[in-house]
Amino acid sequence: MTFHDMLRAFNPMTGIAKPMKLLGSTRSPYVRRVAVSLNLMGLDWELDQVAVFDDPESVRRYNPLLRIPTLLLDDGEALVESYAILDALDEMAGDRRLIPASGKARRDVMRATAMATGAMDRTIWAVYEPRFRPKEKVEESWIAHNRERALGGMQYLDGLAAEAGDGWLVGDTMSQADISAVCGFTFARLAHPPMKVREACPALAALAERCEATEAFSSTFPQF
Ligand SMILES: N[C@@H](CCC(=O)N[C@@H](CS)C(=O)NCC(=O)O)C(=O)O
Repeated sequence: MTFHDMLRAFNPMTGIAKPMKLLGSTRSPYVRRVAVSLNLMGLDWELDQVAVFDDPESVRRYNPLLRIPTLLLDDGEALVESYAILDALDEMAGDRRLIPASGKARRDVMRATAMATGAMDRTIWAVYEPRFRPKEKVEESWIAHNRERALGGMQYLDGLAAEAGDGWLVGDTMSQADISAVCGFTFARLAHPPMKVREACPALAALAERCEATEAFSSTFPQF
């Protein structure tokens, strides 16, 4: 073991001896918000690129929901669902946590973050419809229904971004709200062009551009 490996093997913030393994692909906005958060928290982690649709068995033994993200701690303990993973990571991160621990500050970050993940859910439903149904069964009105509502969430975040100017969606520092909003925005922009999210949400687009230029985000940028 080299000196570098030894340094890498022990993370004093967590007491965890090996890098955490994030199962998934950063094409998933849920995986990506966990990946960006791990970067910003300075935690030791690596991506285990799994194709959950083509190879669901790679996930089953850790997560019977067969979903990504799934995060493996060094002892094999598996964490599932991005909100629960991020909750555990916040606890490990100490003062680098990304959601305030309590009170109004917490509620405000949670509300904006929930808006972002709700918009992700709706965007995903619009994206999955033509992907998983035979052409003649694709329900265009269901795609439009979800697109419109995803855009509602994105426009709420756009309003916060317009108020924030060069600042952050909630409070004075970057939080999980910014991370999730940017991951949701970039996913919608790349995976569902008919949403025209950049045109509809110019202030959120500016926030995304600012964040995507940083290493924590750019190192996880999804390829579509
Ligand atoms: N609520 C979940 C959503 C995760 C999710 O939907 N992941 C998708 C990829 S974007 C997935 O694993 N899909 C596999 C499937 O639907 O079978 C979370 O926040 O982690």
